Amino acid sequence: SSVEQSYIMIKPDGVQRGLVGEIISRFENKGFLLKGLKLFQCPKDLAQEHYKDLKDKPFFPKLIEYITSGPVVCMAWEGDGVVASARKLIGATNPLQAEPGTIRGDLAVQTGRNVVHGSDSPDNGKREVTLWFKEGELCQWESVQTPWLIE
Ligand code: DAT
Ligand code: MG
Repeated sequence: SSVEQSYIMIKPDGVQRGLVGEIISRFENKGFLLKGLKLFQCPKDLAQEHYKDLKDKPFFPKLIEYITSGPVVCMAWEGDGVVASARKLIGATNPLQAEPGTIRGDLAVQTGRNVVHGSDSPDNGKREVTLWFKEGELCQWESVQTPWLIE
């Protein structure tokens, strides 16, 4: 699909803290289209590939340990402007700096436990959806809500 997609992932702390429904609802309620969804135990090599741009950062080993420490919820969300909009819904990387009303602003306190990931560009959205979902794991469907969301 050529429509913009964002890879959104509820991190292991979000799953452990019982925030899966709450976080999915933020994106559902906004009006984006859910194209893929799974609970998944991430292997180390996939986590390293996903975060490869950060491999030289001092926190990289702890980041990989955290992301692989329990199941994550992988999602592909679609819609015009979904990447930038999802970043706004998620809020700043450091939850103490994230605005109230954002997921991190409402639900987290520390950068190393910031409950959710969102792609930072449309190109990375495509890259990450392809990285985390296999062929056949995404659904092609139309929501009955679409005419009530997009004129
Ligand atoms: P974001 O997740 O907002 O896109 P990022 O891509 O810069 O942020 O970093 C990816 C993740 O790495 C981030 O969600 C949490 C972790 N991280 C980033 N900066 C960190 C830091 N200074 N200390 C510890 N963890 C950090
Ligand atoms: Mg990032």
